[in-house]
Amino acid sequence: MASETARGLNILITGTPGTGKSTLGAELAQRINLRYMDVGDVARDEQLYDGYDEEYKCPVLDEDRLIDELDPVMIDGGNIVDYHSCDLFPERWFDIVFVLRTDNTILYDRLEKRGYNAKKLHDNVQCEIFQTILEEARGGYKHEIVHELTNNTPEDLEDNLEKIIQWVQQWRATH
Ligand code: DAT
Repeated sequence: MASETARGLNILITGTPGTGKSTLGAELAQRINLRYMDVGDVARDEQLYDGYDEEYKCPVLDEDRLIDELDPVMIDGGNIVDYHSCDLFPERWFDIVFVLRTDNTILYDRLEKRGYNAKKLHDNVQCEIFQTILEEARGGYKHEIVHELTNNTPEDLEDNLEKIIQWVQQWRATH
């Protein structure tokens, strides 16, 4: 029998920039009728910034204001959240966390096409090599809800979508 739940399903899709989070997240949202939120877009639209990072030439996210802004939406549930980090979010927000992983050379090419400068390219590829985001996810969420997904090719993307949809159907049947 389905058990009571306080809210609808929330999914986090995380991983190094360029691993394919927004491609997968937007397509997933279409297929399973959840709201897709790119945290970077929310921050930009609402100007949730606190200063400017001269080294990376980008605004610094105001994490507290972001959490306050998103909390009511997350409490309602029904969200797919996309962000390249995961230790800033309250653990209670998410029912499942997917960490996308991409081969270093493929990631390098994707980020180079995006026009990243040498430092940004190097730092992001290092981040992937050291599986920084995977460790962050494992450190912040229960191990059984953290899933690593390889996302190198269009075939991987389709496989990942199918795996996630199966998991969502199972979750919906039991909650
Ligand atoms: P992210 O949101 O993690 O920064 P993205 O979705 O913008 O990444 O994808 C980065 C680039 O890689 C973009 O040009 C689309 C491409 N891409 C994403 N997933 C892919 C996949 N599974 N196979 C091939 N290319 C992919």
